[in-house]
Amino acid sequence: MSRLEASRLRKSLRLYLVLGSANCKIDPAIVVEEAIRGGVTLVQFREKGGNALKGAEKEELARRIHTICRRFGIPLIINDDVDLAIAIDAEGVHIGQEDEPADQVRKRIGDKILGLSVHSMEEAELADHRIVDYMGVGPIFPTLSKDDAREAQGPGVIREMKLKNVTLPIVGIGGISMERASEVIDAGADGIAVISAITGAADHGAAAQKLVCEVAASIERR
Ligand code: TZP
Ligand code: MG
Repeated sequence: MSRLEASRLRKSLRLYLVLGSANCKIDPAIVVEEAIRGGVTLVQFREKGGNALKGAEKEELARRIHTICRRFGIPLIINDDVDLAIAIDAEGVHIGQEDEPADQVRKRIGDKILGLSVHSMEEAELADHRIVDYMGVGPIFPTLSKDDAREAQGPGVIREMKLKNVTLPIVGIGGISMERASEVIDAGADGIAVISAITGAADHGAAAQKLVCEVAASIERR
């Protein structure tokens, strides 16, 4: 298999659900299924925090989530755990600036999708197009879902990247709600990545459906 082409990936980035057991009041695999039925286009398993599952329990949850994603043809990305991504043959890996360097990860994962978190124009310019498939840019707005989140950048950081011809696909992340989704797309993002806008909603499927409609409408307007 060869690397996923950017145009297909951009479509998969439209509504990117990030979650782990800390974000869910019910079984995360059920949240994933409801959210995919609502319109989520990509899922990231991000098992973080004090009570995060480890070892075999973490792998078991990842496998259950992957089974659901596969049933719907939705790619699963694993946050910062290359071994787990390889073990369950997930579709990709997402790393931060402080994680294992992207070139080393690329060597280990072959053609799987590789996402990189960036917080600024400088970090975006350093992201190697030959190695990285997409960038997660944020936090765009203040977030309560990440303990060590940096200062919110505002959608302007994405606008600047597009103006300066950063061509890698971009997904905005951090504090993105129904009301603020369109600002992120209008700034030039290919999609939005959310935790609480879906996991914290009373109806996960309905929240996903509204978000994906908002993103699609904003993309069609530009
Ligand atoms: N990275 C930057 S902000 C963030 C992550 C993982 C948390 C996003 O969660 P929410 O609830 O959508 O603000
Ligand atoms: Mg990380």
